[in-house]
Amino acid sequence: MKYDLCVIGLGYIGLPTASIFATRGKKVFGVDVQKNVVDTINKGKIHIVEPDLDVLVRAAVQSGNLVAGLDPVPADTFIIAVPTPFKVTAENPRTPDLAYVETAARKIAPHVRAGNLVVLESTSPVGTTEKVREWILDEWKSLASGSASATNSARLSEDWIAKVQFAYCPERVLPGQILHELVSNDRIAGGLTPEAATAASDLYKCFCNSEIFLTNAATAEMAKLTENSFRDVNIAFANELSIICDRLKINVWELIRLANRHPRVKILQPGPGVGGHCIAVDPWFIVDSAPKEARLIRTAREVNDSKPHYVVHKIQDRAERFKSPVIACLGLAFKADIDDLRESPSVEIVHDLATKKIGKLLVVEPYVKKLPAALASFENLQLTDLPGALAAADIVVVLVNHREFSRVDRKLLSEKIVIDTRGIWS
Ligand code: SAJ
Repeated sequence: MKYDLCVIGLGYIGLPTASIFATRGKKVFGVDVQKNVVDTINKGKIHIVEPDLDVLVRAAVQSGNLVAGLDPVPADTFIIAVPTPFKVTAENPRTPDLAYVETAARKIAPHVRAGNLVVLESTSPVGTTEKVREWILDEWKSLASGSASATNSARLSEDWIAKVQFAYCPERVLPGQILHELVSNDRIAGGLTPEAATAASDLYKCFCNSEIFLTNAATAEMAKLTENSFRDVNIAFANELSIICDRLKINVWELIRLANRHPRVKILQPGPGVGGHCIAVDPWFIVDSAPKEARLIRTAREVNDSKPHYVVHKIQDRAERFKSPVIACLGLAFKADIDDLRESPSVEIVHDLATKKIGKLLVVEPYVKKLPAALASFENLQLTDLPGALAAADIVVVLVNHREFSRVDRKLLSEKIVIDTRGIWS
């Protein structure tokens, strides 16, 4: 079988992308290092939670256009969509860890040919697309040195690598709306050369209904980081305002509502902190690249990261007046109406309260059936339903603005201390 595309990494971005290409007629080979993920996908099923993704993947696999495996195969285009977490180093505890991208680049190297396009989609520090090119060339060199094959020797030439196109094309989709946003969001195609940018743009036109803007790879890499940093800085502004307003005894929700009536002001919403895998991570990639210059971006991260501790202190302060307080904690997810608890400030807050043994904790999270591992072993904490928690609680803390919570009858709260970090009842 000759494949149009080989997609490395079948997670939140790689799987929807591979599937949508497959349903648009491309022959796609998806690669993942986890055997259970590969087996699940080959059965037409999914291993992640995302609305309607199951239908798309089933259609892609049943059409015969999407096949998954553990190792890359030759294709016209390679897309790398693997994670880019942090690693702790002596200089910086949040150094971007490019190990997965490097492994992916080295694994596709034996299959990459002149005329191919290699696209990086993983959120990456500026300069990573250039590194992908270097890793592939480096791999070619070691392949050639250990082989008498004419093809491998030919690959040593700069001429060959010059005929491979490299581009950075970030996704900008919102978890929970991935399938819709994949098709309707504008995209950026940043090439190491103008030809590479054009080739990448032509590729995504296959399913992208919006505009695709061409630029160089470094600008595209920085654009992705900038978008999430912009949001982080603006959320930090709202979070700082909420703390200032507590001190000045002003209702921050009313304040923001009123300030936003100005035609050029659009303040975001305060919360218990910033969670998820993107906004709380990506700004640090900019700080790592320009530590002296990225002062505001770093401070915003610090403001948002400190917000959960502020919330815990506030609860602790209110709990002091009770001998054995019962505290209802509403929500564990990192944002409204999803089941994703990873990197959630709400989990951090509940964990901190449980560790400090501040009282009996009644946790309500309608999107999960059991507590996450981080909270499972505490004796002073239990997962319960909303009516039960509200009836028993002395203190009610809103941590997530799930729709279900905003419908609560306020009369049930009249005798309680309420700490509403999301402003749903204000
Ligand atoms: N949050 C607030 N106040 C707000 C808005 C959000 O406290 O006014 C909090 C949320 O509760 C959550 C966190 O911020 O804890 C992040 O939520 P989000 O909905 O803003 O973003 P994500 O992480 O789900 O997705 C973001 C998106 N980026 C932008 O909106 C600029 C998405 O488009 C990106 O594709 C995604 O990051 C990513 O993968 O980079």
